[in-house]
Amino acid sequence: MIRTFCSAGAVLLLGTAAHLEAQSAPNEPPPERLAARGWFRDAKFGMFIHWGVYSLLGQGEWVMQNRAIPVDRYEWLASTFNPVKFDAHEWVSVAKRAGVRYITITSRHHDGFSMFATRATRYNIVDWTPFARDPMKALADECRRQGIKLFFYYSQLDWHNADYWPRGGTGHATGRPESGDWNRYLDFMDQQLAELLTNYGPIGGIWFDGMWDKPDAKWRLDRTYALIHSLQPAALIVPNHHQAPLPGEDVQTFEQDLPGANTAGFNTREIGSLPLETSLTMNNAWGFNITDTSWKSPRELIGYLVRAAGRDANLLLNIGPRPDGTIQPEAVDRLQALGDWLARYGTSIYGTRGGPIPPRNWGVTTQRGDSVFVHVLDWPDEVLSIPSLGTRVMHASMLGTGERVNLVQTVDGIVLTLPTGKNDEPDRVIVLQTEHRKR
Ligand code: H79
Repeated sequence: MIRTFCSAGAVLLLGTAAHLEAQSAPNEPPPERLAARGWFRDAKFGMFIHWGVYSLLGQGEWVMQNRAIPVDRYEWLASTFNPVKFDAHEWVSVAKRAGVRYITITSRHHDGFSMFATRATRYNIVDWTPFARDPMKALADECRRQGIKLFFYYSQLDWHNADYWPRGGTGHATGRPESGDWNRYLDFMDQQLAELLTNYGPIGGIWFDGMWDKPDAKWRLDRTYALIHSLQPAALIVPNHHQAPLPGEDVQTFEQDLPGANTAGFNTREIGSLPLETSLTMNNAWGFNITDTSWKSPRELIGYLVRAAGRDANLLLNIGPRPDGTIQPEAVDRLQALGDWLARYGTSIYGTRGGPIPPRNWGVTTQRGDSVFVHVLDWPDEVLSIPSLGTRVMHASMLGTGERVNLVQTVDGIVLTLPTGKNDEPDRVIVLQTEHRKR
């Protein structure tokens, strides 16, 4: 009987059923990755670093494309990269004072130059430059010492490697042969990713960028994501492909936009259930730009951090260090201002969730346990009406001074009277202590 049952047809049928079961139970990540996602949600503030050969020219990280620099000229430029003032301790200390919980740094940008020691190509900072050291290793070690997680930005787009073929939307003026082996390119990327996940201790994850250059190519994402997760099960995959999340990804990141907004023109408005992140420049450039002086003010930057938190998202705030390894004073000052602000108000940001009131023009709310933080960012008046929280507010006070805030509650909502003379502050934070809510 059993033998008949095990006919080839039945085995095939069983195989299909098992396959369907695997599909219907979406790949639940292992506990260590779920914990890492939880950590990421709580972290709220990261520092992005764009730094590479392009920094030498001071025209941003797209200079090779924008100025149509051929590969051989750019290779020469790369051979002069010598950031003698690079100091991992100094960089991580600046980050620490800013109150960031993680750093995401360009291990390889679209120019294809590896800023880390790799056996996959000689076109890397150790083998190609007089610097001859691995700054990613120094940063990884220093981050571990100072309790900051390190993520590696990794570009899937490559303007240097001939195997990045057929070309996508960019990289056409580089003088490369009009042929190449796409699968060899994917193997090259996997080899480098394996190095990044093996040689730097536990890392936060990989921040992918550039897939949008060839949206219809076979990127073998399943294989690459599985490789990453097999080497470090807790490493998060953060893809900047501007689309809704794909299987195997851990964070949904939005470039130059708060989640759901699309002022940049290329972000999806679809918000999934993964942890969220917004990446943002301090001026208009990612990589060092010597003429870009369009710095956002500390007040604006605090506003972004708070509005991101109110949408349950982290802010990944960028700096573009100079080619000698120093960080521009304008960036250091702004990071310090954010750190000073967080030292006073961080309890209303770190470890919170967005809501319960959806984002408004005047500001946002964040919450932790029975505390609701009302962040008043842009409201000229002392009196502010907000919708009901669905629970009774027991006490209201200003975060920082503890000053009592008068409030009138009805079933429809709450009217808050804020202390006078404070509406020029970047964020007036009111703590509402609510009645214990059943969850
Ligand atoms: O690393 C920084 C930038 O260099 C990189 N991402 C950040 C984090 C970046 N490259 N391009 N962009 C950001 C803007 C994207 C523009 C796009 Fe398009 C619009 C991608 C797809 C449509 C421009 C036009 C590039 C391809 C077609």
